Amino acid sequence: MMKKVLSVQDISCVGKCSLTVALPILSSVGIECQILPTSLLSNHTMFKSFTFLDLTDECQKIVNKFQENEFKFDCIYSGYLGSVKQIELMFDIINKFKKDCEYVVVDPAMADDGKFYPGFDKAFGKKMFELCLKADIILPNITEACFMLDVEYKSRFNKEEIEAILNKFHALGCKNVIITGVSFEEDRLGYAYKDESGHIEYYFNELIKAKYHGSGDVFASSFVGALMNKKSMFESAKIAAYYVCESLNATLNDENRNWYGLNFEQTLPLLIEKINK
Ligand code: PXL
Repeated sequence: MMKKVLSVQDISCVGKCSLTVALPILSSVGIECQILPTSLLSNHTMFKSFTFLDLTDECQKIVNKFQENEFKFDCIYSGYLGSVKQIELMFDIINKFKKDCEYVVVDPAMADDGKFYPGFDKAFGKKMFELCLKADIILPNITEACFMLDVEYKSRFNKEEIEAILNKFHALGCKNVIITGVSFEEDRLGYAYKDESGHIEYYFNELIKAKYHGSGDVFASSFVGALMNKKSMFESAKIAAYYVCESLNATLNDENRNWYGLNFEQTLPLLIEKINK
C-alpha cells in the first residue's frame, strides 16, 4: 500500500513553498500527500506585500472529520504555521492521529539568517519549541535552533558549539534533530544530526553561494519522501541535501530564474533516481 503523509502548512498561491512544494515532491516519489492547508496567502511573506487568510477554524472541523472517517497517516509533517492557534491545532492532530503513525516530522519554519519571518516573535518561537518536543524528528535551520533554545545567533558556529546545541535539544526532550545550514569551513555547507540514541553525525556538500526562499521546504519534503521510502533518517537527510543542491544549481543555471523560489521541478528526476537506488 502506498504510504500516506498528512502535510500541515499553508498554501501560498505564488512563491514555491509549503504545500505547493510538498505535494509535487511527495507525489513524485510515490507517496500520497494528503493536505491540511492552514492558511491561504497570495504569495509567501518575502514579497513586498501579501494577503493572509487564517483557516484554523475550518482546519479544526476538517481534523474532526478526519477522525470521524477514521483516516490514518503514516507520517504527519508540519511546516510553516501562521499563528500560535495553528501550532495548537498541530497538538490536537498529534493527539488524535499519532498512535497509528510512524513519524511526526516538524519543520519549525519561522526564521532564517538570524531573523524571524514577518509576523513571528519570541513567544511564537517558544510555542514552536513545545511542538518540537512532541515530534519524532525536527528539522530546524541554525537560526530556528538558536531562537528555540535561547542561544545567541551567529553566522558561524564551531563544532563544539553545534554539539552543545544538539545536546541541549536532546536534554530538553527532542528525540531526533537535524540542524540545517551548518558550516565549519568556508566552502562547505550541510547539516548536523543527532538521533535518539545520542549518535551525532554531519554531512556537508560544496557551498553554493545563493539563497532561495523555500529551500527549507524542498529539504523537508524530500526528506519526508525518502523516509517514507524506507531510507534511514541520516540517509534521507543526505538525499534531501543532494536534491536541494541540484535544485540550486538548476536555478543558478537558468538565466531567467525567479528570485522567489528554487527550480526544484527540473531536478525531480534526480530525486526519484536517488530514492529508487
Ligand atoms: O518557506 C517557508 C515559508 C512558508 N510559507 C510562507 C512563508 C515562508 C517563508 O517566508 O512566508 C507563507
